[in-house]
Amino acid sequence: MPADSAPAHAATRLADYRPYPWRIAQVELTFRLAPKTTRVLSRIRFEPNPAAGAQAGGDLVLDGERLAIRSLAIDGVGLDPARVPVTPAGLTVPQALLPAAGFLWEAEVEIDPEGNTALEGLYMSGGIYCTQCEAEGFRKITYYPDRPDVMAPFKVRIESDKPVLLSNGNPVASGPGWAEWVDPWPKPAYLFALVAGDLKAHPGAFTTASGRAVALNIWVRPADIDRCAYAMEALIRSMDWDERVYGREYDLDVFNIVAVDDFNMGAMENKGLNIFNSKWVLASPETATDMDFERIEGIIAHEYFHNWTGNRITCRDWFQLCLKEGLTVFRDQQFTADMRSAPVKRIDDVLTLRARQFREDMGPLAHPVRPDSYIEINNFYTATVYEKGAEVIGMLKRLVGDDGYRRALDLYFERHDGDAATIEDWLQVFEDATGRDMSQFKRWYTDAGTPRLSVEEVYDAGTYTLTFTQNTKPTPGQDRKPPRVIPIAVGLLNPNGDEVLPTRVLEMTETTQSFRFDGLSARPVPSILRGFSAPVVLDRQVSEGERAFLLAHDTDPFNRWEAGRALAREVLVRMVADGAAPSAGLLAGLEAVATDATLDPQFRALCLRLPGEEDLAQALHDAGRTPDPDAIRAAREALAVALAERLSPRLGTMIADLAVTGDFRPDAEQGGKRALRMGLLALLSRLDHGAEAARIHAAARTMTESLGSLSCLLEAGRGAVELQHFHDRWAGNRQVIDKWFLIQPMHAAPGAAVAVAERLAKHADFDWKNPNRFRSLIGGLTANHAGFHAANGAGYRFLADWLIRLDALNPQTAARMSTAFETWTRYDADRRGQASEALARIAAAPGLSRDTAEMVGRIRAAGSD
Ligand code: B3K
Ligand code: ZN
Repeated sequence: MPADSAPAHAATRLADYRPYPWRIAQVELTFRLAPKTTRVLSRIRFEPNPAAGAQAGGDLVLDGERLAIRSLAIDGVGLDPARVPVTPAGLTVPQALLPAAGFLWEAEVEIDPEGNTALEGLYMSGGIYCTQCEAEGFRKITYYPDRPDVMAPFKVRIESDKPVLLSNGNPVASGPGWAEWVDPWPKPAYLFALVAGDLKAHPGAFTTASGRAVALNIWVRPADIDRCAYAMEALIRSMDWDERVYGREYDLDVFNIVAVDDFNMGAMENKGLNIFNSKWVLASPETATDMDFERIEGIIAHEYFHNWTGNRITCRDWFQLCLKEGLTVFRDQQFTADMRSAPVKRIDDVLTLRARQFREDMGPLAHPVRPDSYIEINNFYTATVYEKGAEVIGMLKRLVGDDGYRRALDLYFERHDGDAATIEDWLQVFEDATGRDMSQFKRWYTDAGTPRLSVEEVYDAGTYTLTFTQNTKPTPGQDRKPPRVIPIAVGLLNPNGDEVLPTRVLEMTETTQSFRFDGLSARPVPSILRGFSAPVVLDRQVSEGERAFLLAHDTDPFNRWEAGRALAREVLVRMVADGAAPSAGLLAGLEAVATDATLDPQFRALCLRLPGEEDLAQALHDAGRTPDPDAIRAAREALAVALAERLSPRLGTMIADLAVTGDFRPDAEQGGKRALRMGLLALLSRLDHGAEAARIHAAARTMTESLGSLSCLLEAGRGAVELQHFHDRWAGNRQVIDKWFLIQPMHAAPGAAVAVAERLAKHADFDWKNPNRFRSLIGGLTANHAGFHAANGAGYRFLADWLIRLDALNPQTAARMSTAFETWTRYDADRRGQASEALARIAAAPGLSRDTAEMVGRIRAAGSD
């Protein structure tokens, strides 16, 4: 790490975990809301914590940030603030001042929700008071042991002139200007929530399997009330699914969801009161794409599923974050697979995993699924914790089987309900429920890095032998990588495409290991890592002919797609590296899939989607080449044109035939047709320069087609008039205007992308303090690979300028967006120099937050290897 970027902030370590000396019997909070001067009164009953052993009843260390103390008392006796050392991080009451058997802590503090631009703690979004406490936001509300292993029942009173006043749990009393809520389920402070605003409810109802009637409400601003129906249906489907598949019922009389416009991430699972980024709630056919509908359904489910995996059973400390996030992502993936198409969902998830998690695992930000140290925990809500965390659970399920998994989960809920648990607890239930030793499997949680799996095959006299070797490169702070358990799902096909061996899961535990298949009459074609049975990179030299065979015949839909994908990637790498021509075999294979009407249109659309430029940059880097963003773009474009030409006799008719008539439904069937239609339109636009896209845009009745065709126009270098109309038509609709900001830099010609972003940054609608708007514009640019990595460094400078500016207000979102720099060492010396300067400038920004300092420090460290 360069000397000038040494972290100025201390690390927290897993090894240092100690139980809190006190436990809390009851929390009572009163909020007197005012935009700049909110009063928070707390009454908290502390008792010595027997689990803390000799430390029970020690000094009372309370977290607290940006709180103005008005009064403090213990057992009703005022505490002179001068006797309690207060720092910017909290306060400590010495043990000598505390009654040993327990006491009532009372505090009155003042906070400033309107001045809270970090959007953590209690803040205001468009006139609505709302909260975000995970991971450590509650300490910005009042003094408290802000750690997940301190759990307590909460009683909350809200006093405000806002008409709707909400908190966790059940409503118990209300009157003009006040409301009281009681949450009987002990919870950590990070699940606390409060909302007060001028809101309208879209109501719903659900009766649980054991007969509890639950009132459901989605609260939004009155103008948004007609865009809530889909989210409500998704919630009801989620509640029903969790009962059927996991036997989990809801446990309060009400379940509230609130949509707010200013939110640092997607949504938050606060007990009984989920708070959502409005982007993931509001939807109508005209304003939301099919992808939006699918994501809304998935996020609603995810937050709801947290009620058991996260809330009823929470994490002992933040190192265990994957305990709730990996499992809940896995559950929402299963749900979406059930609601829509399982193969398509699997392909989508693997695409995301590779694009985000593999990239993270192979770069300077690599960390284990369960990290063992952090500076700012908000920086660890990563693809590794979430998506790889979910893959690890998928592997567990594959290894112990569906029944074993169900038994282990039943035991988990039974044994740990009400606990703040660990990964050790989680693995123990698998050991106890299935009798399997999980010690080697645990490496998936503790060791960073993506294993690479190489394969050798031998066929001799009816016996076919596969020999696998696994290898994981060192990652920051971890040099040694012992072998992991890898479930490898394999099927064998015979040369005419019939399956000679249906899928079987091989369990690899050694560095090198062979598996034999006897009694075969001919050399089989193997289909390896079916369903992407483990998050590894399969390095297997396969002929173009064999890939094409699998693309045409594999009986595993994932591997069928994978064969085409791998072939396209190899062809593109050769085109970039050696100037090769587009491969006829690939084009024929893609044509066969694209025109096969027996296949799901969504699957066909996925097969036609060529690997992205970022993916190719990584592939070239893996092959020991320095990726040239312009050459990558040119090769990908050339292949797309070749594919378009190959399909051209049928493109027009296929596009016309795929038009959906009749009522709009946001389901997999219609969505698949629209996806394929837009994929084909993107190809056709390469030949007709957007003529058909302009016609489709003019007639579009759905956001999927409106936005898809507009993107085609931008790619074709036109669309100015359409962009203007689109803006005028949707002015005032925040979600749609976000899309308008996103697609322009994303689909701009690489040489113009930064200029487009600069122009948009001056647009009156560019409200950069709103995270969605910021992410749309800046994320649109960074998604334009050749545009962001412009040789003159303009993309890097633009990003650095904006990160520095945003960091001063909202560290969390700034730190997250800094990951656009995570691959900077891949590129040529000029680009590396430009990126290095931009990063140094961020690191040197006065008052840089701990969040961004940690990220930029880790990213810069890659340059000193
Ligand atoms: N648990 C929240 C994420 C909180 C992020 C804090 N920086 C949403 C989710 O994963 O469901
Ligand atoms: Zn989650």
